[in-house]
Amino acid sequence: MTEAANDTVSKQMDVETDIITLTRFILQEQQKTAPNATGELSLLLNSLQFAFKFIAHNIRRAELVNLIGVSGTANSTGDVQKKLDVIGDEIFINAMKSSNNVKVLVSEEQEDLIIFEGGGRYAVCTDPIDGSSNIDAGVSVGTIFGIYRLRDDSNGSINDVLRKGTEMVAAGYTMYGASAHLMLTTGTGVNGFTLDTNLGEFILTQPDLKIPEHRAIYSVNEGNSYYWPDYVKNYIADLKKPQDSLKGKPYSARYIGSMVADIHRTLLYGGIFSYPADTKSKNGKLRILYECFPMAMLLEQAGGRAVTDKGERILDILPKGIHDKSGIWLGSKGEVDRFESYIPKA
Ligand code: AHM
Ligand code: MG
Repeated sequence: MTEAANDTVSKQMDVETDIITLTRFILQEQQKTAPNATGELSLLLNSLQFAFKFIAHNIRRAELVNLIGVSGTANSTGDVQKKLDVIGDEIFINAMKSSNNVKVLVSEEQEDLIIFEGGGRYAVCTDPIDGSSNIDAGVSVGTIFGIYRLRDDSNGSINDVLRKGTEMVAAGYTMYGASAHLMLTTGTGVNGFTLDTNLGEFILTQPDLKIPEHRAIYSVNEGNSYYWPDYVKNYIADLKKPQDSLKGKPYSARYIGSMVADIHRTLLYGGIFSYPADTKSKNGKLRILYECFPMAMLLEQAGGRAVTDKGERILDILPKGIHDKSGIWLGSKGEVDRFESYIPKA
């Protein structure tokens, strides 16, 4: 059969025969943006996708093999770890170790950073299963990751990760729900992939994703509002008033309590997500290296913004410790701009 005839058959059968897998996408990107690159980052991204598939597989079968529940150990920030947290962490560590391209690993589940033997030139920061308190209820959870290239003179140390978010070379998350969705940026926009479990491949489903500039949705745990500073209370109270631009309707509240799922909705629909610092602890909840930075890079690359409670760019923070936290506001540019107008001038 000729190529044209083949084309007609696949159209009649409604089968797309020229799909872009993550592996194909990574190789194409490398040829386009860095034809002389060593390919190490591409290999690392391939090891990452194996970790995502393996974690997705374990989450899918969790109910059946009784992985749901508490493991009996505590993680670096004192939370009781879920069995899946432990398994996700182990899968991630093993995948990064065996990739031979990773020298330094920071995991939410490990108090100290891990330095691998061998000559890897990258540092990876991750929350292997974020939002795990939701797992028992079947709510989407996800793996968040940010990647730095080691400093030129480094053999792997904490200084490779105590750097501004602007220095990351790639970041993203994989959300595990009915299907697994990977949102990836290597600094040239955001691309979304969906795991086809039959093929065992992530397929490009949302090329060059852009976040809408405005959307009347806010996403925050209002149970904490007693401890919010007044300007945050005022901002949220104003969103609940009739909006002229919405013909008298107020903003909608949407809060899943799983950062990956809340950010996924925000990326696709627009709106604003926040976990502000409270006046009691004077700290946010979300960790800079493996929660705030990767999400901020994704949102910016999709045309949105990500700022601290004071309106400073998240990616400009210089973390002092690997588990440091920050207040965060991120989402549609127009919505973050509006929040910013409430911040008292210093
Ligand atoms: P975790 O890393 O221990 O899972 O905590 C992070 C999660 C985020 O996914 C989510 O945005 C936030 O905690 C929800 O916190 P809260 O229950 O206080 O609203
Ligand atoms: Mg977590």
